[in-house]
Amino acid sequence: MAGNRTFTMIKPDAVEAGNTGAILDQITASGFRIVAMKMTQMTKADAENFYAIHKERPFFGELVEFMTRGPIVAAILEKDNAVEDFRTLIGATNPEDAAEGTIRKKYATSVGENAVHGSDSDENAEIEGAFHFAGREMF
Ligand code: ABT
Ligand code: MG
Repeated sequence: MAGNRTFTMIKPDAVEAGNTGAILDQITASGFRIVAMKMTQMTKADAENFYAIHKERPFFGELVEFMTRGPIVAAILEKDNAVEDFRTLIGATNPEDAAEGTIRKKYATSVGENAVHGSDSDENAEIEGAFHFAGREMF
């Protein structure tokens, strides 16, 4: 399945704002099939581990604080060219730079609270999906 799956999280800001349903609707309407999905809350250790690549960055503390402050909706998605097409669907990291109609343009409020995550490579999609889901939770 390499190349056909990506991993996403609807982040605490978007869940709090009641945008989960609208975001999932846009994702499925854009041709992604939901392979696995759950609502969960990351612990501090989970977030530090998940974002370990950013641990030397000045925003790391705030990022961990944000990602753990409430529930997220985590999902594995399937589509041809999933990683790249999903990054296009969500738009730029900073919503000010995101294209019109993208999920971040519509629902993100800042670069730090940007509504959704999308894996940035096939390798990371695999790692991130396995971080949240057991094989028997993938359909
Ligand atoms: P993620 O999907 O969350 O990984 O975002 P994306 O890949 O688009 O952007 P990266 B660079 O991976 O950012 C990771 C998280 O760090 C936040 N961030 C980033 C800041 O708060 N300030 C910054 O200056 C930068 C560059 C945004 C991302 N999200 N969250 N939550
Ligand atoms: Mg990233």
